[in-house]
Amino acid sequence: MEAEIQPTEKQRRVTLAMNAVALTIAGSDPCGGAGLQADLKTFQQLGVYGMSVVTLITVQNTQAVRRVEVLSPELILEQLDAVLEDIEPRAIKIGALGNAEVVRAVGERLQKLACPIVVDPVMVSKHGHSLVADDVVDACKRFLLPHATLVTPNRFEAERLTGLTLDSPDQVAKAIYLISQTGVRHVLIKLGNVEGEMQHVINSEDGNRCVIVPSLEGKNTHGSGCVLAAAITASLALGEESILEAVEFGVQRAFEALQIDNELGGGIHPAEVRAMSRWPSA
Ligand code: PXL
Repeated sequence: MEAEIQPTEKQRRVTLAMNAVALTIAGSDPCGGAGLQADLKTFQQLGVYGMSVVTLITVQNTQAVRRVEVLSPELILEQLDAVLEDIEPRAIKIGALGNAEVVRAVGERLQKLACPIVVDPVMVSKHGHSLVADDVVDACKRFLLPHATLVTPNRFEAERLTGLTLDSPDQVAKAIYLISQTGVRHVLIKLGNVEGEMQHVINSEDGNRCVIVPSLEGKNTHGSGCVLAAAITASLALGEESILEAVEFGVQRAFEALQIDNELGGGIHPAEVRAMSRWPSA
């Protein structure tokens, strides 16, 4: 009798990845560094089949955003319904939604879904520039966060969501608590550079934890927030059940994407997703 051939560990993990499907609901960045393009590249690099619902079109390059055109809520929901009635995502990432009407429409549609939902609340750039009106912040708290598994604000977005100034660990803990009062299960605050380290604080299953990587002074951070949230979403789509593990995976992979400067464009160079170690690793 022939011996039964057992799949190798790598083959088993590749098969698992075949079932890993993630959806991003996000804006288009034609230069490919941020938005849904960054999300899809990250999913692909990490062995996850990617789908995308477009919410808005930006006209931008690495130097400047020249125009933003938000699609109608009807058109966005039509895309979402078409995808969801056909292919079930194992995790969803939400990026830029553009206006309060779209936030409400998408939030209400996602209410019934059981898969993990990661919200990158694109509201204030990591340099402190406001990207949306106040009613978007309110709509996010009312209609989107109650249905989300994880929200990933940067320091400025956490301040805008809470009205606090995040100038001490106590204030960070208070902000996490206040944001979690919206109903979102986990809050990951990206504090940015604190004394030479990139600090990320999350209320995980094990209580508040700080995930740290060394700070890099590179000029290649365009899309870094998108890439981080997309890598976390990919981990969840691959079946990770611990939010802390998914966040640690995402922070590490995003850090890898910042280690190589591809020197594309004359402005802020794109985070380099091809520098991320692939999943599954050899
Ligand atoms: O990284 C925030 C972001 C999200 N979505 C789109 C963007 C950007 C930043 O440039 O262009 C479409």
